[in-house]
Amino acid sequence: MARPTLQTAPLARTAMAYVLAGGRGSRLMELTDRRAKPAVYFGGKSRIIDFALSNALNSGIRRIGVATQYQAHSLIRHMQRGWNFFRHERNESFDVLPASQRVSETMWYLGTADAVYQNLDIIEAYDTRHIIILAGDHVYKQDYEVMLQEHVDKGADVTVGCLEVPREEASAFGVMHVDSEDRIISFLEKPKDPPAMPGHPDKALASMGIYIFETKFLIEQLKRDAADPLSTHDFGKDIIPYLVKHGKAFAHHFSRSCVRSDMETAPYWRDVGTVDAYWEANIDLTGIVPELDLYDRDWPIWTYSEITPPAKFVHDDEGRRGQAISSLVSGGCIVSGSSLRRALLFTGVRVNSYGTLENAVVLPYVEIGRAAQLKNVVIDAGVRIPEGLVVGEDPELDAKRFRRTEKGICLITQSMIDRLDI
Ligand code: ADQ
Ligand code: ADP
Repeated sequence: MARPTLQTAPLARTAMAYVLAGGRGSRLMELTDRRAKPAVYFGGKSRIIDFALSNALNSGIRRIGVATQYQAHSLIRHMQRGWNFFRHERNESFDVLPASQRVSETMWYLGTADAVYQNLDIIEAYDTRHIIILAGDHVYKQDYEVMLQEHVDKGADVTVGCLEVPREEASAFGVMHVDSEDRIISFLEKPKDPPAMPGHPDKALASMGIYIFETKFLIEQLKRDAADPLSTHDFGKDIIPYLVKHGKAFAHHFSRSCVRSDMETAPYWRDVGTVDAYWEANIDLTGIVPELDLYDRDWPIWTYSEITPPAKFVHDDEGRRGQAISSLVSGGCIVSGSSLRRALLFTGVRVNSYGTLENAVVLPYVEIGRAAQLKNVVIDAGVRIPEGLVVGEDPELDAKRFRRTEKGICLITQSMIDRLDI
């Protein structure tokens, strides 16, 4: 068989991904006090950004730039540890781009388009045919090659990834209307009263914040936009609406390129933007057949993972069993004489004797003191839970001590523990 030439190689091999990873994600409350949303832990071993990066890698993309801004330290360290295997000699690149205030010393990035514009020289140096702009803060599995192919087949100026969402949730998104060819005929960024999809009064077609352009064309557009004094320099607010009016903007339906192990399962995409959504998406993984399949060896979620010994379950000194039902327990964890039900333990968690954990998302290196009873919780990394702490029984007390959500989930951080009067 002939070796593929550049003309016949997959489009992904001649494309770059530019991942926007600078947003705080303020609705995750104290979980994003010290780290940007893309750096938040997810699913037992990963961080949220690993999904977009793994999608790019698994799709065949070998040139990746990541734009950081808010609280980038944790994110940068994660990428240095886990994503530094790209090799220049193989025509691969992985660049973490700091918000370098190139425009002026007092100005950071304005909108998301500005976060690309300020690194134009790096994008030009990559010299790829296509560029795919991604958000680093969503959990999903998608084959971008399929979307690139559709972009080329349609002769689009821009292709916007989209999915159907309940209309009442759509005001958090860019909402579009498309014609029978999927050309976008209207685009409203975060409308107060989102328009429904024709024939589906309860649904709206929402932008996933994923865009494909020919690189040359995007550079022209960013330069035009940068010179426009009325623009806020944002993809959703400025660039996409402009191209819907003046160019050829097409929608790409996520259901065509989402990666699922079984065609029966619905396309999985989560914003995990609130503590409730974050807790729920993690706890869902403890179900028998979760909607998100992390065990699919054809589409691995790459990450940095510390080298740890296997998880260990032991009796305590009085013979009580350390046990876990419907739970995920990562490496380096020790569960001694405690019971876990629907718990997700990240690396290096210690659960001491007499305790019970139920519906609990426990981030790395948490230490849980003896006889703690914790229900419906998210515990931040490194927290030391004192002996005998009870959470999930007394809503009023919980709300005074911790960040208690409307759904009754308690987010627990070390500074909340330090303030406790027990
Ligand atoms: P939002 O997600 O609200 O809407 P935004 O807050 O601008 O848009 O963030 C987009 C992405 O860029 C996020 O991944 C964020 O982390 C990152 N980001 C934000 N500011 C950044 C900066 N200055 N530097 C680097 N990265 C930055 C967008 C679209 C909507 C679409 C939703 C889908 O505007 O049309 O529906 O995404 O979630
Ligand atoms: P992030 O900055 O995203 O929270 P860190 O790796 O800094 O990630 O973890 C946060 C906390 O987890 C640290 O303050 C520390 O208490 C704990 N931690 C992380 N790694 C280890 C480790 N190898 N051993 C012990 N504790 C750790």
